[in-house]
Amino acid sequence: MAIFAKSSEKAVTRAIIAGFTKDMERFADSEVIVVGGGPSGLVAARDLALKGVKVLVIERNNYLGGGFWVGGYLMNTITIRAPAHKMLDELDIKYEQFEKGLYVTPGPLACSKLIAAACEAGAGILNMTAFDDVVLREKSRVGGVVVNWTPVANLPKPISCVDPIAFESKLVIDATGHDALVVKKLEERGLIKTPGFGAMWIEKSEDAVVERSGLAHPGLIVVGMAVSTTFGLPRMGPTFGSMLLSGRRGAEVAYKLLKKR
Ligand code: 48F
Repeated sequence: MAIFAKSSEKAVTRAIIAGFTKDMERFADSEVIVVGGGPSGLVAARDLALKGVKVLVIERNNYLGGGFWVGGYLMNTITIRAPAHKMLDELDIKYEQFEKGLYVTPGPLACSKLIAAACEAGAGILNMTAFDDVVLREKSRVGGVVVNWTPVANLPKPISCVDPIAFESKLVIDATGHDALVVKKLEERGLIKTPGFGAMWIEKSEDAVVERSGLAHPGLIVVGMAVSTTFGLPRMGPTFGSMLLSGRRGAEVAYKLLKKR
């Protein structure tokens, strides 16, 4: 007697294609597109999805999580400063106090739970998909993203002519980390000027990043390390509290703007 239910290769193929197509159709016009599935982008996507917003995360890797898997220097321990540990409580992530106000948790545990929380909240996920450019509307408002399969960028020249596709959205969130790639696209067109992130200073940078998370250009919100690059704030190195709270702040700003439209 067979252990598994009867099926076939063609049914498995059709199931995969049907699932993918359903997602693509649903998210072709999203309310919010989050570019980058690191800690700040995942928190923003989760918070928005929990409020019933149609939100899609675009991630160039085949896995989500960005720098949140590893604490720093290839060591797994993630550090979080108060009050961001309350978000670990909210996500049911176990942690320990290292010293007053400084908490530690294993990266693989924290990261996998955050990914699961974003997915469970209803955020759409498109991985192996690289942000390539912005869609611009009237008065240079960002109105979506142009994307392509991640491997296309590495194809040999004779077969590299693969046109990208575009997704429309009311708002785009740049959560691409230090590179701030969405913001940089606007800079290439002379629409914005980025000073780049400053030298490391945890005490200054974590507060500043959360405070400056929000609208950087009409239609474009920045969260996470992209905030440091966009506004010339110091970097904070291997500590993640501000990444979580920045994602939350970005989602709050996005939600308010959506309500106003
Ligand atoms: O770098 P990342 O984790 O960004 P973050 O949310 O958090 C920063 C911290 O990890 C750490 C730090 C502070 O603690 O200094 O670095 O700001 O995640 C960025 C995500 O964006 C994806 C990338 O693969 C990663 O998962 N990404 C980058 N470029 C693209 C992209 C692109 N062109 N298209 C799609 N995704």
